[in-house]
Amino acid sequence: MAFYYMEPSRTFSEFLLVPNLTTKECTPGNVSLRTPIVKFGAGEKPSVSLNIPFASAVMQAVSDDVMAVALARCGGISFIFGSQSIEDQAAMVRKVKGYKAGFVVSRSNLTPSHSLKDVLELKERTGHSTVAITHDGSPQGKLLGIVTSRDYRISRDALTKQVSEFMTPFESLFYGTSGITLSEANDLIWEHKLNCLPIVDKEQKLDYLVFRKDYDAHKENPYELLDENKSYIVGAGINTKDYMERVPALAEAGVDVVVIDSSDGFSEWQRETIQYVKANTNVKIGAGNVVDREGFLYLVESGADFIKVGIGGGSICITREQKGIGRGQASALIEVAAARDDYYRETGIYVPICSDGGIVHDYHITLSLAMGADFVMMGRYFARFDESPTRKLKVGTNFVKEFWGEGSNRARNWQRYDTGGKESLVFEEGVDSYVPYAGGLQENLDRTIHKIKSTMCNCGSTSIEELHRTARITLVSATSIVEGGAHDVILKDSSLSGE
Ligand code: RVP
Repeated sequence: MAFYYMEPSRTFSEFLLVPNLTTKECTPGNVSLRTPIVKFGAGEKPSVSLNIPFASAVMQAVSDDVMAVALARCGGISFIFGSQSIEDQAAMVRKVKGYKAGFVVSRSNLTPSHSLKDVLELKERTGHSTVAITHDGSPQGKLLGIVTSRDYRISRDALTKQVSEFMTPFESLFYGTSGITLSEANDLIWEHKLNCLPIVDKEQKLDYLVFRKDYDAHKENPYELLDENKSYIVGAGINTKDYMERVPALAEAGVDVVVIDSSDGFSEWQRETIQYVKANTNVKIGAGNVVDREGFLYLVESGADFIKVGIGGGSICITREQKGIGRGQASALIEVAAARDDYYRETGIYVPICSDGGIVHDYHITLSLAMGADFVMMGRYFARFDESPTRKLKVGTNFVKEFWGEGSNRARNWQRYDTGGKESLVFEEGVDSYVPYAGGLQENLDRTIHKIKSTMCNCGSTSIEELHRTARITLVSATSIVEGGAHDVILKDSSLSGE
């Protein structure tokens, strides 16, 4: 007879935190969000920790090298998507590891034969007013000029005017050469009163842009997540098929942590992958996803450094509808956290867990930490920002960004879901969608972090470890959820829109 869990499985929105005593020391400024992401023994220090408990999802629409740099700069980690060739993924990792703070890969690029209309459309889409003009319109093509809003007048110039007619050509540009330090680049910026300094190699190919404002921002980032060589820490997603080629290539590129990216990680394929990585490389490896004690223990005993929790809760995920597997994210997390604590008591080894998917409100992050997560992985949250790799579009009167699941036809990341069988029989487990555009990563992250720290003060905790031990959490009834929103009032906005 089948085994039945008779309690319904629950989601974050069905719980609330009950405040503990807030002492005078408990202020947001005193709260530390530093958290381990790889296993460690009692009394030891983990070899990799995060300064904020945030990881960006292993997804094409979320985690490329640009996101990885932006998030590491704020103290978190990106896992660069694995649904691309080994060479391309390793190149992204290499870019993050070789990235020098203040040097950015140009995201707005056109060719000389584009028109003013193209420039304006690109500016509208990306919000960038500096456009690099390269021979092929790629971010690292031969640099032929730069266009900024000082180069054209919308009132006078025809929209059909070619970029080559109004760009500032390479010959008239101040530029730095590859290998220049940030402080030398900054001296040039100040000396020549520039907003942006292109950095080119010997063949005039564009390497980076250095912006005046980025240098200032760099100085304001106390949480930057750096390794001992002062490079940003970065993760990457792998699969259970080509790991013997992929992991050594990623290791060679300098990756710090890999994670097996799968919707269901309770498998012998994952055990073999973990064992291979442990035996042949020094790379730390996370595994998952699991939703129960058995899955957790299986992967931990296989050697995993951290475990990812969650099946079917992702915003773009339709695994539960398609296959009928999964578990409410809160229930999964609560059970796995208990297994992690038991394992620690029995062995003295602490294995961090990551709650993956299903975060809708900022308070869900605090709740998941209170329920025992060491960090959270999010897709939708990060997809909304300038730094995500997808297009920003205007739909109706709103700006949106594209966001698609790894199991959608668009990503075609079938390895993530593969349990053997014919390629022709694959079916989608994810959708292609839009998310509301929300601006830059840092300002959004700052607000979310402030909310988390404030709530932790309500709970009387100045660290995640303390929150794990002392949080008090209550299940809420359907009617108390209604009570938690604005109710029994006429909202001004809606009364106006009804007129
Ligand atoms: P969310 O933060 O709710 O957007 O969820 C992101 C998570 O969803 C990912 O980290 C991954 O575990 C899962 N995912 C990604 N693609 C798909 C899919 O196509 N079903 N699911």
